[in-house]
Amino acid sequence: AGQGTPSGYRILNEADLRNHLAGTPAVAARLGGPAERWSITEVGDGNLNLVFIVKGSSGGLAVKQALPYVRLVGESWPLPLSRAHFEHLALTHQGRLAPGLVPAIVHHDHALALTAMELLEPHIIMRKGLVAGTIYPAFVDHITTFMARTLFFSSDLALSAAEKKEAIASFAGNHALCKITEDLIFTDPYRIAEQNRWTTPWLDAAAADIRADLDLHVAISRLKLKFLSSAETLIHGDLHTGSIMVTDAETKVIDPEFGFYGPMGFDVGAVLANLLMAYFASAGHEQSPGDRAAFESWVLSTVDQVWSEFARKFVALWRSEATGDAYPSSLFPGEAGAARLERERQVYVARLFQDAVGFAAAKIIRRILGLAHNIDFELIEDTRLRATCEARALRLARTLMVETASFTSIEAVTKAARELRHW
Ligand code: SR1
Ligand code: MG
Repeated sequence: AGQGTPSGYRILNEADLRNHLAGTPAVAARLGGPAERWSITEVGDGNLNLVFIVKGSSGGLAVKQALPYVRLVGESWPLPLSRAHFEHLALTHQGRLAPGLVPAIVHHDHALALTAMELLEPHIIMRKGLVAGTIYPAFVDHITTFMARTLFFSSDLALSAAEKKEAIASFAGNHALCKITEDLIFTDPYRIAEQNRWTTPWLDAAAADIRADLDLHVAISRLKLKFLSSAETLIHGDLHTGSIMVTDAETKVIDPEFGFYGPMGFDVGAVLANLLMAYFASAGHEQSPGDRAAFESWVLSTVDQVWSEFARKFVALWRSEATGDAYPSSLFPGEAGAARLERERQVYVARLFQDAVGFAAAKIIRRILGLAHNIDFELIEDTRLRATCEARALRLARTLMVETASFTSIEAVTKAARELRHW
């Protein structure tokens, strides 16, 4: 399932999409009114897919269609349409595990590699909000619930060995998307690669240092091995702030097309990394000094809380919902067994923290020296200032990745970030 190009696939333009949706009763009913009156606009600004906003007289939809190539690069880089199948599978699964924290699916068409979802309004992409210096008070609670529940309930702590192996198999075909991560995050930024780029000459020396840094090459290779081999749970696989839509009160995680059974710390690290990049980029965006200070203080306290609340919720689930084959309760009888298992939970979470710190560092380096960048830094017009912000983030990332073991708490990470803020 989910492999190859389905017969019947074609890249839709707005008129084709109108016909397709009009022929799908559940969708037509949701949009309301005559199909000729629906407004349809392609708005995709991501790296891979088409995204249409469709509005009718009684409702709206976001419709995502996979292209048979990487949109960012063009037809020279083919990419399987099966990613739409894996995204649909992951989104359905996450919707069950974390209700209300992902968009509702209204329609999926396998042949067209197309999924229609509830239109999230007035939500915006979180990254855009962060660039504007906006504070999201509900974010910590929502994202930590999403991560704790999706990562816990898809792991051996909650599933039987048979269920887990079936689940791994159902995502095993998503290897082309994994390969993007393996190359763009874990390999290319550390070597000369055609697709690498950085946007100012001020970073030439920093990029050369990273290409020559063998301690860093060992550290990124260990992380790559973990990504390749550690099928801990179903991860989102691309959980950056461009994959999160927000309002003051709501958080929705979108775009799990990179989903597969991988290391938990990859998702947690992605969230931490993107908040840390927002922190370092803040110096380059227009804001009053008071607002900037308040935003930066909120971002760092959010980094602290994302980790601590995630860890608290994850361990609480382990205490109350451990239906999996790992850590059989028969091996931990009585009070002594319970106390020993509780200590082991803390050991597990400490190891997970180390993974998250390493992966966070990898995510920062790839966004500054690899192919795919983010607007946090890219929208800083003053190139010298942009390079300064990026260099601070790179320096933190190098330390986090090479000296991971010395970061034994999230406060140590935010302290290091704060110290580099004026470097
Ligand atoms: C070629 S795809 C580049 C990046 O876009 C996605 O959002 C993933 O982060 C991927 O690595
Ligand atoms: Mg995406």
